[in-house]
Amino acid sequence: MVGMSASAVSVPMPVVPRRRKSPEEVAAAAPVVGKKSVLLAAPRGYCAGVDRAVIAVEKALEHYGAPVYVRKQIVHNVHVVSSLEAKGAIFVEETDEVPEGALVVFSAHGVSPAVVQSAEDRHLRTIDATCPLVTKVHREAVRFAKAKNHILLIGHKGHEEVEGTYGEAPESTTIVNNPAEARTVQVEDPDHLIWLSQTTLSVDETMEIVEILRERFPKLQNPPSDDICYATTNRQVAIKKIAPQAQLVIVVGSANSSNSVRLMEVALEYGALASHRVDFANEIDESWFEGVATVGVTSGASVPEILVQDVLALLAEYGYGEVEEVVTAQEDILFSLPKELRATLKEAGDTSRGLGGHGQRPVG
Ligand code: 10G
Ligand code: SF4
Repeated sequence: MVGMSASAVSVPMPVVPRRRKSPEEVAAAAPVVGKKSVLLAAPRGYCAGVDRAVIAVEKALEHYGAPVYVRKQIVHNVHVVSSLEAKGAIFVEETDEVPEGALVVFSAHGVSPAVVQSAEDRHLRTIDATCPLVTKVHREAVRFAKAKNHILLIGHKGHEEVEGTYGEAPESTTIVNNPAEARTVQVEDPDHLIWLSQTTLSVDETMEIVEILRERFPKLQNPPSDDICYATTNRQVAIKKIAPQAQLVIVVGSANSSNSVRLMEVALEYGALASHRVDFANEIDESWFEGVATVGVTSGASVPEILVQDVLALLAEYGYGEVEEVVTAQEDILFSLPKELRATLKEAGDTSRGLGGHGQRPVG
């Protein structure tokens, strides 16, 4: 189980009211050519930034007691959020909903300086669970704006991460949502231009956007290192390997999880005949199995492994019990917990989960 926090799994699956066909009825409806099996992507599920953010909320609850306020969903997963709510976390949209002086955690997607300021103005105690790889992009935005560059920020308008990065240098940043916008975006000084990106985009689509931009603005500079993070890239590589062999790809992840939705799109681009996203196993529709011999399974970076195991158990009921894991990378990245929390844990002598849940090499 990759980086799953055991305490983030205490809420049972919601019941989806639907009459299920029996596995026999499904098999009779559409005969399957070939042996039924599952190709399970690895890496999948929790990345180091999600692991760190979820544990930060859990540790805050443990050491400071409920309620702990969290600005926005700590990560984009309904199961994680409801599990933390059950333990006393209160999720709010903005800091002005948090009582003066209370404790608030900033989500893994990051916040703009304006949000940090508003928390200060309200004398809130804060724990910043922004993923260090998002903070890296924020620093790039500040640095390049200071050096009088204009930033083309490739990403989805309205996504928290993009709002946070944009907020570092709004006067010097233009958001580019998609290839169509890359074809029409206007800049004042094409000689001082750099692109940065959201960390959870499709690698292929981002490169397509960069090519369009570079054709129009040949002096466009690249970021110093990739902004699309290792976890996003690795999960896309794994599903690209599986998709050509799968008639159906099931992605476990929430509807607002950018990286999970990208996995579905990538699966279709790379040859899967169909792809569906589910939060929970009981959302799987029997009709998806018609004529399907090979099912690909993966999960987004905010998804606890227990939800994938539930999907595998249901697939086994329908005859897809043989599971082959397709491993395209090993991940050993682990981030230390937010600094505001580290001091408290040290004082309390809490070493139970001092540096991430993987028991692996700490970085950052
Ligand atoms: O894929 P997005 O950005 O929507 O987030 P998520 O919470 O589903 O997955 C983890 C990724 C982040 C925290 C963004 S850096
Ligand atoms: Fe960090 Fe990447 Fe995970 Fe986002 S998806 S939290 S950038 S590791």
